[in-house]
Amino acid sequence: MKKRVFSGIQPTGDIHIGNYLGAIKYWVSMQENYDNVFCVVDLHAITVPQDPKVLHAKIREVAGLLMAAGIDPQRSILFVQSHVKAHSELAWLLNCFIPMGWMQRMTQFKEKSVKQKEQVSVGLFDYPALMAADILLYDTQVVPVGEDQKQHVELARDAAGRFNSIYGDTFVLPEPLIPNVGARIMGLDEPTKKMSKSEPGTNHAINLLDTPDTIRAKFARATTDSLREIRFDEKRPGIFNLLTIYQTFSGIGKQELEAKFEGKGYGDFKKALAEVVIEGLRPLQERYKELTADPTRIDSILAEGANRARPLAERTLARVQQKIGLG
Ligand code: ATP
Ligand code: LTN
Repeated sequence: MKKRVFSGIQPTGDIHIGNYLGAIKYWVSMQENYDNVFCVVDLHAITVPQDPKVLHAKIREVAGLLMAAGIDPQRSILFVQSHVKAHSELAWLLNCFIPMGWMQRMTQFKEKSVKQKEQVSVGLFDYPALMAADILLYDTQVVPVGEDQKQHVELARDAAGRFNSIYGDTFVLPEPLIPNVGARIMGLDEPTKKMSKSEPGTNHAINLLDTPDTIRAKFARATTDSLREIRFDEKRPGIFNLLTIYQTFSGIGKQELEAKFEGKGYGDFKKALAEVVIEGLRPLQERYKELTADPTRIDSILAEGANRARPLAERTLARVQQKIGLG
């Protein structure tokens, strides 16, 4: 029996090479050895304000990009969270078992709520309960996420353990799995901050659908330093980040990469880097174009994914309802 994997991505902003190298590329490689469920988490997206038209389009765009990157909807279940109602329902049930104190310790809520002050929604506070429902509905064992989501996966595990201790064995206990390469790609304009969909700057991230000219222009403007040597030196975050991107896209080793650019200037290096990334993204962009040529194709794949996810989720939900004594 293969282990069950579940992971999710929010349909907000533009998907960038940080999401790709830190999460998506890793999910694609996990399809070999695991039994996978991947979810476009639209209910999580609305914990902060969203424009309805943009959200509707982004759900399809993210699903298309996941497939273009290599998520195979035959082998993996790929679906939209709101298409399977059990997610909202289990989130409510878990709400009644998760202590307030656990939720108040979540660092993502603390960081995100500072920006929004009193306008912050109850949904944003409750985000981890919905994420726990996502994970627990599928008897998930492994949750591949970036470092930033580790605390949420641990809360899901604690909630499952607490429920099991009250009602007996009900949930499988999940574990986070954090990749060691590409786990943290930094912003091009500010290499001390993680590359993020919600950062406003036009020169912050390379998006998966950027044109070759945009990619060249963004790398040309990327922040470096006043030194000359092209070396993996963590004390020089700009050049370190650019080298990491080159390395993860090309697969060339660190030493070989440093030797290749020995004596060369930053300008030449950035030009070469842009070409590596353009070539690396080309097959993905071509597949995306093919997939979206028929506007109904993604919708029918997602409907099929939800049809496969629903019985799995409903079986777990029924088990929980019965334990609690509902209905
Ligand atoms: P936001 O800025 O809206 O929080 P995000 O860019 O962090 O968005 P998410 O949808 O929260 O993206 O994350 C999708 C996946 O990509 C997660 O597994 C996350 O850990 C990973 N990820 C996000 N940013 C990076 C990054 N800069 N480097 C590596 N992995 C990342
Ligand atoms: N919070 C995650 C997205 C997410 C998720 C999940 C990840 C929602 N539900 C379940 C793993 C498992 C994020 O922001 N990356």
